[in-house]
Amino acid sequence: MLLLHRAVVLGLRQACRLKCTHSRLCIQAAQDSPHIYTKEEVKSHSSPETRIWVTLGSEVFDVTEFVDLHPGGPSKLMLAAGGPLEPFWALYAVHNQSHVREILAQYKIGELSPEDQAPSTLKSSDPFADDPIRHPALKVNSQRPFNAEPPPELLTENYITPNPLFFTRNHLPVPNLDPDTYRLHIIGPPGGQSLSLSLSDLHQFPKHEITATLQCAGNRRSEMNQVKEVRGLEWSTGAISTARWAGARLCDVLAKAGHQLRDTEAHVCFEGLDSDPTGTAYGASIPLARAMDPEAEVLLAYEMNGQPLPRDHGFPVRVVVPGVVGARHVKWLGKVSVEPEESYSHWQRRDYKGFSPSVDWDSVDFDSAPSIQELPVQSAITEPKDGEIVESGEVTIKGYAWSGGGRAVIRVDVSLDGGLTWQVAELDGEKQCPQKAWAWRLWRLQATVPPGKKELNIVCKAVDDSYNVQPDTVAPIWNLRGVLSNAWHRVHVHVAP
Ligand SMILES: Nc1nc2c(c(=O)[nH]1)N[C@H]1C(S)=C(S)[C@@H](COP(=O)(O)O)O[C@H]1N2
Ligand SMILES: [Mo]
Repeated sequence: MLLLHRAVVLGLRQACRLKCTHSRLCIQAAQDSPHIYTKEEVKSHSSPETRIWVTLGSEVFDVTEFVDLHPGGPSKLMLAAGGPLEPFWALYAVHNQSHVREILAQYKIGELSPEDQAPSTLKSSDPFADDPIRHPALKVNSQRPFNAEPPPELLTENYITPNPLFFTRNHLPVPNLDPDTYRLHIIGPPGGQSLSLSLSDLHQFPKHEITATLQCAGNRRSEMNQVKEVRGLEWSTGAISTARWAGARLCDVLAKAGHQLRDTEAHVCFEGLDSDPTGTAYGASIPLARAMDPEAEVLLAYEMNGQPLPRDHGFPVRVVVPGVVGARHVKWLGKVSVEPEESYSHWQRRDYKGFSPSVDWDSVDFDSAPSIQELPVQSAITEPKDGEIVESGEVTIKGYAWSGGGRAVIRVDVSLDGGLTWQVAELDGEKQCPQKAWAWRLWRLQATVPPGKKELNIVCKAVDDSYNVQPDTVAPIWNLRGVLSNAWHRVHVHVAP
């Protein structure tokens, strides 16, 4: 506590030195008539060099000296640097206690200017103007359309990803749908009857719940890009998240419309209510056989972690196809039909396919490759981060592992020496039903840093219950679109002397 107090006083003094030379006078002045800062000014204080400011409500704090004392670790507090604390405190309830507020109060340096306390307004000509407000911890890969991933150290903090941190992959502006007038169109079989379902109609079907991980085909694309340029968003390891989904089973809804599994070659096509300026909607399809299999647990989901779907994740209804690539989990679902062929959507036929490393944009023939459905086995290290300095003695290594098609992860191997020797990590999280392991396993390894080592090449690889393993390097699986990037994940760290 004494240390903390010292840090507080030091922090205030240093903060004030920026404004005047006589620290005690300055503290006095700050208490009498608070300094007013703009949001922009706060934003420019987001590193130890510029000092670290945060806001809570209308108050501005200089927490530079507190960062190293933060009980959750310095890196977690740094995520809020230069902006509001509320979005983080909302996720981690431990903060809403009076003693936490008391500690913070000691770092107060002023107030936020009144015009910056209201949410900023956007130009209405912008098709993305109506997009929802996002969590500031998300690492944004593209603002319009919005694509963002949680930082690795938050990704594996919880087995279930909090909704505001769930990665977001949008191709188009987010539609703003009215739940009262929303209708889901289910096209019936020839001679049969089509359904137009309201949200409450959908609630009449038995409610089915599953925990499932959703991964974008482009997860870890940035590593492929380092081998040779690929086209696509620069996803790091966070284009993957896990939620508890609830909704009606697609097989129940299709059966109600009179569909049966007559044609095993048929496909179920989904259309979103998001569209580009020409009116083209997002679309994708899955085989009818998967859709009609009750054990495949394909959902028309209206709940995510006990809440209505957030707008970014498909409000009011999205498809969840456990074990299958994210691209088929169509959000803002408007229409479902059974067709003899796959969806004619660009995203089904001209994207989300894998090719040989020899194929380039001149030679690529998209019709020659099947669309990605089930994903291969995947794992990544989330802590420590590449380039980090770790203490000598013991190091904690954390990460996630998952495989497509309901295949369970049975083991994660970790190496500290680039793959020469291996240790088996501890798997956290729920043990899953065979063939229905839809969700990831988080894993950790507490390892001894070999004495005298100055650096570590940490590597992880997962094994699924078909004994599929990840390939060791990226180059042999490189493809022009940068999808299916699942080589051993490697993190290089320095050991503190
Ligand atoms: N309607 C619609 N559905 C969509 C998309 C989209 O842009 N529009 N993106 C797809 C892709 S490529 C992925 S990876 C997942 C991402 O889901 P999330 O944003 O909830 O993480 O949604 C899929 N469903
Ligand atoms: Mo995706």
